[in-house]
Amino acid sequence: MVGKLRAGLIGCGFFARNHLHAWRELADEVDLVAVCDTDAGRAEAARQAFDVPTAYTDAAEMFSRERLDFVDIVTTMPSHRALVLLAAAHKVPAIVQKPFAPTWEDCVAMVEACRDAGIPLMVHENFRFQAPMLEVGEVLRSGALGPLTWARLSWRTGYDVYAGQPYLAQEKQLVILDVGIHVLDLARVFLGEVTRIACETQSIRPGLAGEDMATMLLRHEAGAVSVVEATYASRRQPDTFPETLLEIEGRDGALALDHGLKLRVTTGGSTTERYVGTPLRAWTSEPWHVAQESVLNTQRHWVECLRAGREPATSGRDNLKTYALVVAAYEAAASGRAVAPKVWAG
Ligand code: NAD
Ligand code: 89V
Repeated sequence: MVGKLRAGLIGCGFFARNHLHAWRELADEVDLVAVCDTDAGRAEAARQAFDVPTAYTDAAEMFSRERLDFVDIVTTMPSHRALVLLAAAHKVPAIVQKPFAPTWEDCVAMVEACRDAGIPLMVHENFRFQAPMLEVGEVLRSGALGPLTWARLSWRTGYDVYAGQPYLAQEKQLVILDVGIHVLDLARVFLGEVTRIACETQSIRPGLAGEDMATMLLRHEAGAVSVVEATYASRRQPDTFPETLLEIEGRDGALALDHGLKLRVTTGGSTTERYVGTPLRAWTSEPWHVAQESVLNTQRHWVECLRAGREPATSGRDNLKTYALVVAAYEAAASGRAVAPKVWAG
């Protein structure tokens, strides 16, 4: 794909404003020509705020009227399958927010529909693209830690996530599917694929439909063991929202990503420490700023891959491996036994 890409965005709610700001930063590469939301007020508000030519309330109408090089789907997961299949029917490449979908079958249907239509599909899984995580990836790729043996990936907060995302309180599968999915994806990236997962879930806050605390134990194919944990019900202070804290050990060294975005690396008997955060942008603000910037990094990666004809790091096909860990975690919590993740036969 050459020249500026024409994009449509579907879903103008809470998190979409970060996507809209990021597309505006990528304006040299992308023309956002249309926005769509079933809520006309939200669609029009986004159109005006980001100077987008046209607003729709019906995605099918947008696909039929607009010539799009790709679509950015920022709706909640119940609509993901229908919208991705609509994009596939129109042969429009799609990037879709996490969680991919409510079920494994939905995820597979989207991957297979886009494969059969010959269009790229990416999941907007942006924890991988956070500045601190990119730094951690560099350290691991350097080999300084040697073969990895153990890790703890921890996302614990008491921050009121329900204020901005009230639908979370109704989710029967809550903390693993909403944020555990991000941390499990990091565990795959940093320690490799997983052979089995054990899981304990807890429901701490009264009145929620789903679990708000999960502790998972993973055995990775290369031999490492990791603990992945996520909760919205932490009482710990200082609260570390929305940071993912890490401890990763290898035969030759160790690293820790501590609260305050400080990365400590120990190799050869000496330890270094540096700040791996990111400066504020005109449209970002604490404590979301690292997460917000990761939206820009994720979207830039999508555009680069579209132009190069390269599969994105978090392609639909790749995200099936992360989603399979979510499914296995819930099965493990229900059975009390470790579970091997599903494998897509495609
Ligand atoms: P939201 O409910 O605030 O916004 C979703 C919007 O989509 C709503 O305005 C709704 O009217 C619209 N919509 C729903 N179905 C539609 C359809 N078929 N056609 C057109 N519009 C439709 O939700 P949100 O909090 O912005 O979350 C959106 C997605 O982003 C979720 O999947 C959530 O998990 C994800 N999210 C990701 C991050 C992150 O990337 N780190 C952070 C927060 C939320
Ligand atoms: O980042 C996300 O996916 C949001 C969260 C509440 C975890 O920040 O849903």
